Amino acid sequence: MAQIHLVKEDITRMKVDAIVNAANTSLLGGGGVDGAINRAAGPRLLQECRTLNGCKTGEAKITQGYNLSAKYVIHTVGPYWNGGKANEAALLQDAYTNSLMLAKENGIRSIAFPNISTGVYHFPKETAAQIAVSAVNRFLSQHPYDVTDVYFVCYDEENYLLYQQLLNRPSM
Ligand code: AR6
Repeated sequence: MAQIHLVKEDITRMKVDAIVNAANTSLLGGGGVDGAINRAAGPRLLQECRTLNGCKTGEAKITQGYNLSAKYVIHTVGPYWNGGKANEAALLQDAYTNSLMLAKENGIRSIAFPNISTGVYHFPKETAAQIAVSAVNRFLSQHPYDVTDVYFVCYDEENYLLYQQLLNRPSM
């Protein structure tokens, strides 16, 4: 049985096979978690990203992790929140599912997700957390023998509390 873990941490410190980057369609860097991952991985990450021709919203691409503890970075692009009528929910679900599919294809067993789209892209945090948890649960039930450990890595307290409730984890 695969396990879902909840942690409050800087994702660049995670010792997992792959960490997921909440990138933008250029894949050429940005602020937030993207900036932190690029700083921690070092300049070779951006060099490899330049060869990928960007990434569409909801899709995912993979690179090496370079100076990170994680062997790989899976770059996905969540939707910018535009009021909710621009297919944002489905695109956010796709970002999680396509990241997990790519993980499976690359033999990745442990993967850590940030709270995609809930920073600069302003997706409402509670809805985003519900979508994230249900997308991961659905993937794990459909692919039970591939990815074994999924980490939700919350950086801000608000997201951490929302995930604690959703995942029925005791508060500490
Ligand atoms: N570790 C884990 N989570 C983090 C970290 C970190 N080091 N730093 C921030 N977060 P955001 P988005 C959380 O804005 O909304 C970039 O410029 C943060 O608390 O990084 O998908 C890209 O290039 C928030 O909950 O990503 C895009 O242009 C979550 O990460 C754009 O931002 C996502 O916030 C993408 O926006």
